[in-house]
Amino acid sequence: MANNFTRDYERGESPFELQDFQHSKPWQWEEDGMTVTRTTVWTAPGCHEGCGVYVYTDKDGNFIKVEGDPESPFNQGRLCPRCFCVGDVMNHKDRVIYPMKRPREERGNPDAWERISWDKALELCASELMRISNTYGGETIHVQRGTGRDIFWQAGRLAYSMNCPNEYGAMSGQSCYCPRISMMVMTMGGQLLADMSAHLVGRYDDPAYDVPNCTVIWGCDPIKSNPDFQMGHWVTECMKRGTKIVTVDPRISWFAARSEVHLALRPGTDGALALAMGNVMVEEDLYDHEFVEKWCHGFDALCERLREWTPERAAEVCWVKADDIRRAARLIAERKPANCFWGVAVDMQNNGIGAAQAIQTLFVLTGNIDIPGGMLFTRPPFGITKNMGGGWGMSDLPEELQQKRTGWQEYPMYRYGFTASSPDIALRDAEAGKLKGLVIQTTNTLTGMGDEPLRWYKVMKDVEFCVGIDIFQTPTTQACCDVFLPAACWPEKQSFRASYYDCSTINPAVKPRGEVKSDAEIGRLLGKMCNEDFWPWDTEEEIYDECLKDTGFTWKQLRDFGPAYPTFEYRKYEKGMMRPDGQPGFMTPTGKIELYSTLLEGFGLDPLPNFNEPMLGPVATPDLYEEYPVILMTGARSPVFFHTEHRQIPHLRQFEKDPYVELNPDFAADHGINDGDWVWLENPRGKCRQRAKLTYACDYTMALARHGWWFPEKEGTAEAGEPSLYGMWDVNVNHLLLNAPSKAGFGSDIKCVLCKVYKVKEGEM
Ligand SMILES: Nc1nc2c(c(=O)[nH]1)N[C@H]1C(S)=C(S)[C@@H](COP(=O)(O)OP(=O)(O)OC[C@H]3O[C@@H](n4cnc5c(=O)[nH]c(N)nc54)[C@H](O)[C@@H]3O)O[C@H]1N2
Ligand SMILES: Nc1nc2c(c(=O)[nH]1)N[C@H]1C(S)=C(S)[C@@H](COP(=O)(O)OP(=O)(O)OC[C@H]3O[C@@H](n4cnc5c(=O)[nH]c(N)nc54)[C@H](O)[C@@H]3O)O[C@H]1N2
Ligand code: SF4
Ligand SMILES: [Mo]
Repeated sequence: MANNFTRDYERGESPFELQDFQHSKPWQWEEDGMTVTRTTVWTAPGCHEGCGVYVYTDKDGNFIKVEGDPESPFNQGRLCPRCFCVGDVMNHKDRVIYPMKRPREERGNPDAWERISWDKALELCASELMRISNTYGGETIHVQRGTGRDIFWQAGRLAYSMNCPNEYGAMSGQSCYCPRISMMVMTMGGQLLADMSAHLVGRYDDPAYDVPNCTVIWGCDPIKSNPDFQMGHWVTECMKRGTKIVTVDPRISWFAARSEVHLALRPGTDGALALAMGNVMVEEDLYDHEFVEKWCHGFDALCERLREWTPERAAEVCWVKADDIRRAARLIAERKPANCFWGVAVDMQNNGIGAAQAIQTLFVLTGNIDIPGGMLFTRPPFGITKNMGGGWGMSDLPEELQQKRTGWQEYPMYRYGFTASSPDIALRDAEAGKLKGLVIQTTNTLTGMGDEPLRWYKVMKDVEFCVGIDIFQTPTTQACCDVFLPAACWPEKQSFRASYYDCSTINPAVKPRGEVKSDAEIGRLLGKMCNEDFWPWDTEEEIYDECLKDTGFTWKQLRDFGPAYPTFEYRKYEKGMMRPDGQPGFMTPTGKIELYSTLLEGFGLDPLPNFNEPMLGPVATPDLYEEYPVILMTGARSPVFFHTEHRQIPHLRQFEKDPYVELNPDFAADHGINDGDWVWLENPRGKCRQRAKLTYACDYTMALARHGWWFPEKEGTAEAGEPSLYGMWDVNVNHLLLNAPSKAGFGSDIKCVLCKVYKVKEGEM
């Protein structure tokens, strides 16, 4: 079956050789009367990255402070404000630190929770979930899981041990990274990231490295987001060494303001823009002939498609200048090596896979694949895949049950190497009465993840049993859960992380509060009660030893050693390192990079990069555009929050007190809106209110609203419960979105809808 294809690739040979780096410090030492623990950040609270840190504690194991680890090649001592505040999160008065239970009929009542023992809580969860699984079938349980962090494999494996194949984040079209990953894997046979030297311990000055001559920042704001194991400060380090920047972003972001070319396109038109850049590369003969001839399949078919997309045509579609498209394309082609930080805005459009395919094609045409400073094929360090991403144990489920994953029948791409289920089909099934049991682990579905949150609310609050696993009560757990299991924060737990570059341990540094447990331990205890075969281990450490089995390290040895970096090679496709058969080439059906995708063709989808209009917009719905004249982008990253998290931390909240929508000052003046006013954002799907923040970073025709807002300071008041749910409903921008992915099931219009903006009247809030 096709989905074994990528699994085989992931398992690929990994010679166990280390680069010349060993941390000079032991994992723990004493300093100035404090204990210092060298460790790795790996949630809770949220972040994808895993920076190296030193945690300082007193003699009783109480947290004092955290500092960036200056020896870590990954973050080189740097830390974000959120990590500096981890003590405020851990020791917050509202944190839930004991298992809690509430009668089903009291859902939504914050005063009805009662403390219970772990034994009772786990027994209740196991018996209820297994009753549901045995009565209605495992597929009627949904495990909702948030974005990737120290929970990906745990939630999946817990689901599988309940015979449940359905584990997903509730965002339409899997519109976070899946469109990009799927296109890279299907057409190139692996995942690529911009080479910012992160896999080399000598970093920017390592002799094997070339600093990129051009870095494209496409639909991404890495200064704030450090997304997907890619840090924003890596780009600024390269800029100091000569890297020129091209930015593709409707707004003037930090990088846009420092770019050679800024293409401020109309939201959701990325596919058209990239096709026109490809057109310039071919028409002006700027592409890498040798690379294309030797390593690519389908160039002629691609050229035919590109020919349709002249810069003039794209300029009209994207609202940019044709000459700027030419300048950007020439810069990428002429300033080799070039690479790309592409962000979630690429995924968050109905045309997500078309856009992703078109953008990656630019780096293929210019031969920037797997060369120093180009786009790199990542590999799991030492071949470790078990706890990277989800899916560890999925293949142990009977084939018939795997095929009950939501989306399996509807979207052939979901069968191809993706273990997650389709949230859109999950919602449809739930509305048809097929949702009976719910596990909500690491996600705040109603507040941030879920599009059309009222639809999700309706189905989630009526299930027969629901358990939440988090560090705080959230609007979602408060509305839906019968049991709450308290999770540990990263300084409190033992864990293990493998990035794209290295692997390292998370070492217990502080005394855990109350009775919190790590997600791995919760999974192990609860999963064992459901199906012992899935959880044969007696301790967490045994799980990590299992993950590390092929590396020669045990968890303890890795802890003592510090971050371990395997040796690394460029141009792996020339050396037979991309395919299990050891032949040169790529892990695709033709063995080449498929500019024309034979797999997409087989799935009945467009094999070539393409463009289609956002579902709501000036072109697709001109009538609606008259009434709703603002193009709305939703959800930009804030450096002080991770999605719905961190609102309860005063040191962070002081920077953003309320949700705000960026508006152009001239637009605001024309509509009688002042800076700081509450305004309604409304479209035919729904509305919400946010505060106006006036900035010329935003064009007159556009607005950018925040996502993930609630007011945790309402804890202890009636407003924590129904119907207010921490004041979340009114400010939730996801009311203006739809669960309506593309034909492939990937990508949905989240950053490109229409709305109107008007002032909230007195008495309306
Ligand atoms: N409109 C709009 N909506 C969006 C987006 C957007 O751009 N626009 N972005 C979307 C994207 S890309 C994503 S990925 C989603 C993210 O959506 P989520 O993943 O749901 O986001 P979070 O709010 O970070 O996490 C939810 C909960 O996980 C808990 N948590 C954090 N770490 C841990 C842990 O290790 N263990 C446990 N048990 N709990 C933990 C937190 O306390 C929090 O309550 O939001 C999406 N929503
Ligand atoms: N501090 C912090 N860091 C995070 C997160 C967080 O919540 N907080 N979330 C994490 C997660 S799960 C993710 S997915 C990543 C995402 O991180 P990024 O990819 O950086 O995502 P955003 O900040 O949502 O959007 C990036 C840019 O896209 C632009 N944009 C909006 N619409 C369009 C469009 O149609 N086309 C183009 N080209 N650009 C557009 C916006 O103006 C914005 O500047 O960040 C991760 N890192
Ligand atoms: S919050 Fe910032 S410092 Fe902390 S792990 Fe994430 S990227 Fe690193
Ligand atoms: Mo995400």
